[in-house]
Amino acid sequence: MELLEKTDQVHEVLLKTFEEKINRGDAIEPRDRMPDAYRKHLMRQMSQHAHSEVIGMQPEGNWITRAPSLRAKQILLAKIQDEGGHGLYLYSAAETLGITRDEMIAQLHSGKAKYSNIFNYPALNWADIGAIGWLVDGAAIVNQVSLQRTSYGPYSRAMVRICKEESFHQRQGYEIMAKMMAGTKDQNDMAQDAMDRWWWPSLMMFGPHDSDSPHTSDAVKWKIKRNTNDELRQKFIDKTVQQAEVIGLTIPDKDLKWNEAKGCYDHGAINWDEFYRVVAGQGPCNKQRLAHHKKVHAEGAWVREAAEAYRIKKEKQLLHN
Ligand code: BYC
Repeated sequence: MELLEKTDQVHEVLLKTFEEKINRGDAIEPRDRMPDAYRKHLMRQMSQHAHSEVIGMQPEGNWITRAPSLRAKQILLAKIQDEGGHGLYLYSAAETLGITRDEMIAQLHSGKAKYSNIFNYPALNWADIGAIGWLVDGAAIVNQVSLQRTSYGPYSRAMVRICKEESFHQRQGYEIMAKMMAGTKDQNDMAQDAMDRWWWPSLMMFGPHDSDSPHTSDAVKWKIKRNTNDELRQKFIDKTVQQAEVIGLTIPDKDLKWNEAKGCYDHGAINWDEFYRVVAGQGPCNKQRLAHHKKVHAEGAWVREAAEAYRIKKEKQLLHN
């Protein structure tokens, strides 16, 4: 009994020290003590984030061979390569929490780990590549700029670098949309159609409304999230409406209206049934995305084996020298 009480007291002191550190604004580093729930939240969020970067390469990769110019192809290739790099930083940062990359991939393949809802929609034509860069990367940046100040050191440092690259991605998409809007009537229609299809899923990227978000309260308390889902969604809407106006695109929301008193846009209702359906695996491309990931992961096994053999050889050489 006495031992149990002592253990409880130790836990209380550790939690208090951790929370004081968070409240001072200090970063939590891999070897610091942290509550299990904090570690678990980060493992879930960071692995989901890493998977999103890597799965997100698929809808765009489909368009490399069909880019309309050499310049557009080069830029798209560089962007997709960046996304692979972002996955790499994030998997490495998540590994510092005590989970291996193999375990994270196994969770993705079994369906235990999620990835962003947005990558379960198809990229049907070149305008979709513009919409992905402008809206999807645009939404991701708003979230990731905020995550640069997240309390876990390795995650926040990864975000600083990712944000620099992401802002180039957003401009790449906006340039495609602006060019199409300055083109023929058919090109204008293609751009508007892509906008109509990608707008609402992009708003869903920020997650459910705060009142329906089970993880937000702890995440805000522990400064994992520096802004709530709704705050970030609002920021994204306010900045994107102006960008759409400049190039002549219409936001597909009849209830979108400037609210003078609040100093921001009010928007229409988001279809959360669609969101939960897509996240649960019933989106248009879920099966295709996961099947492709499994296939290329299996095909790449020999590369991982060769890299591991090289690492072991180098270690042996070091030991003998
Ligand atoms: N998609 O309590 P909540 C990119 C889930 S990729 C799927 O608010 P949380 C790019 C959530 O997991 C950038 N699921 O959760 C790459 C939870 O379910 P579980 C992607 C979602 O974690 C290539 C439940 O709903 N960015 O930029 O506090 C090409 C309740 O949600 C989503 C990131 O990953 C969603 N959108 O907040 C182009 C950012 N939203 O796990 C571009 C990092 C929610 O309990 N992640 N769920 O079963 C985050 O900031 C947070 O995890 C979220 C959700 C804001 C997404």
